[in-house]
Amino acid sequence: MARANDAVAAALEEYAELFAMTGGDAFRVRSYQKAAKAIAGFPEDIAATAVRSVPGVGEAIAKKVEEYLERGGFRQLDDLREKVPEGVRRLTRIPSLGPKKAVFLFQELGVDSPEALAEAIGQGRLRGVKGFGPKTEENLLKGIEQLERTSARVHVGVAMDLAERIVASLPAERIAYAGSLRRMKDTVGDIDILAVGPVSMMDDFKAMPYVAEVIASGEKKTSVRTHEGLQVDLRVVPAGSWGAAMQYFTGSKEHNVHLREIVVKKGWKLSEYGLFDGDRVVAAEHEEDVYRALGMPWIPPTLREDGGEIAAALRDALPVLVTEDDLRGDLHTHTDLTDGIASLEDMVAAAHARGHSYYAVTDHAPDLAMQRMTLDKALEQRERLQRLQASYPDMRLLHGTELNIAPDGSVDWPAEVLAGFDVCVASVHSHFTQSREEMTRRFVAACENPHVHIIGHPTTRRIGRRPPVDADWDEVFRAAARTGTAMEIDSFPDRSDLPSDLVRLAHHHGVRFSIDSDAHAVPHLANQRFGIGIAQRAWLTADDVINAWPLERLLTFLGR
Ligand code: DGT
Ligand code: CA
Ligand code: CA
Ligand code: ZN
Repeated sequence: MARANDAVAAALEEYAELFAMTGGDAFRVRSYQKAAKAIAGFPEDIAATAVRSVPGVGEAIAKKVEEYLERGGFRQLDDLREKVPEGVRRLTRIPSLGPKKAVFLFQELGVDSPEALAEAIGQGRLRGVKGFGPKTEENLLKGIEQLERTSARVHVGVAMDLAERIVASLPAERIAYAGSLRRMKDTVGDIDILAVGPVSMMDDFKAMPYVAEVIASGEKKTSVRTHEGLQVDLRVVPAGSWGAAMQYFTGSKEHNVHLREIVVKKGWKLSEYGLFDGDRVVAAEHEEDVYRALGMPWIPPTLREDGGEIAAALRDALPVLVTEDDLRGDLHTHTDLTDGIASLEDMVAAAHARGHSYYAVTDHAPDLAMQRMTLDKALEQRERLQRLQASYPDMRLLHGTELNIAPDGSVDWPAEVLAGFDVCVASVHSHFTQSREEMTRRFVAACENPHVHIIGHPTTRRIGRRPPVDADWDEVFRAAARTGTAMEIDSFPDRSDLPSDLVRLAHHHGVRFSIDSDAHAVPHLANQRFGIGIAQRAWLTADDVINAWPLERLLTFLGR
């Protein structure tokens, strides 16, 4: 049975919250909250009943619900969402701060987020403001810190690791992760797990060692917080609705909203329980059937961001995305000669076990002084690699280096030394705060160096630790396309660099990419899966990725 009840209830609740924040009459606020509860608990699908038959739902509310059912929103809600910025609503999640005070801070002091409030307190701007003594300030700062700890997004590596543990830990007939993780976003707000199985699974889940705190628990959904501070929602869904549930909870919200427009035009209904034409189930068990019934092929989750994928699917013009199977090698890896922890022999053996047909060793170059690299050491490593080659007739070993792009765009070694390497990756490892103009010139100069094949982790960001550098990326990508320099997709999950929006931009400029692990240890080699996620989110095909090419084509690209 299709149920729109929860979505309708959530919209009414949100409306009540915003209405209260903007000074709405308390009696009406309560009547919206009551109606939300009544609809959530109503046994029939609200989309298939006369809304007015729900106790506690009067004429005004019924109208809003009807509009919501038609288009996924209603005018008064849209208006209030515009009036109250998202950051102001986040203010109300600070434990000691109510809605009235939040709006007061916004209107009187321009404080429009928890971050802005912390700053205002730091600057003493709350001194002397009625109702905000030193004790209150202290509590607010504590609350903001708590909010930051619990609402921070984590990078995909942390989330994937946890999600795979959860999926393996529960006694389900069927279980999978959905949400932003299935879409392979580089950061994840919370983990959404769907399962088919006994209700007792909820108790098993709550007792798991990774659970730090149970936030909410019912028969259909349990939310917990893990010790990493990450929220996990487990939903038990009917076996017959598996496909519809996966479709709904994979999102993105924007993708689902767009899809629903097509559903509504057909006079159908789509929910987490299925695609319905009146009482007839059009599709429910298989996700693919939902898309097929709407006149399109199954859309890969990595594309579901409402970035043109629905139009492309309707024209049957989805790209054939690059997959992990397409990768034939890795062009950026380290050993214990510099800052890796595994030997050359161990890294090469592990790469071979992954089925690669070529593999580049690219330890750091001398200008990264900490690594104490010298030309002699590099040449010695080259000889060792050449001897090792005899043991791997079906995998070509490439000797490379990861150069440092100096502030002026030059790199560590003179041209004749560079020419001796099979692969040169060049990366920024210092002077991250140059001006946009300087940084742009720096990258363009590196691209123009005929010995540089790949720009490593271009933005240099570390998620949660270091922001990306500032550069005119259009200009950098034009230079890369013109000079035939590949941009790296560094798959290390806390780097995820380039990020997918910049990959998409570079792709438009005609740039090619190298999806590398940047491994510093054997297990890191498997991180290429995250780079594949980024590439897919940017609509890349195997032809766009130089390490998906056969060896001969790659060697031509490298000028070998
Ligand atoms: P996150 O957790 O911030 O990294 O991003 P998501 O995409 O995982 O978002 P989340 O966890 O809030 O919800 C999971 C999916 O459920 C979301 O991608 C789409 C679906 N969903 C949730 N709420 C709504 C909604 O109000 N409307 C629609 N159409 N879909 C929703
Ligand atoms: Ca999520
Ligand atoms: Ca969620
Ligand atoms: Zn590097």
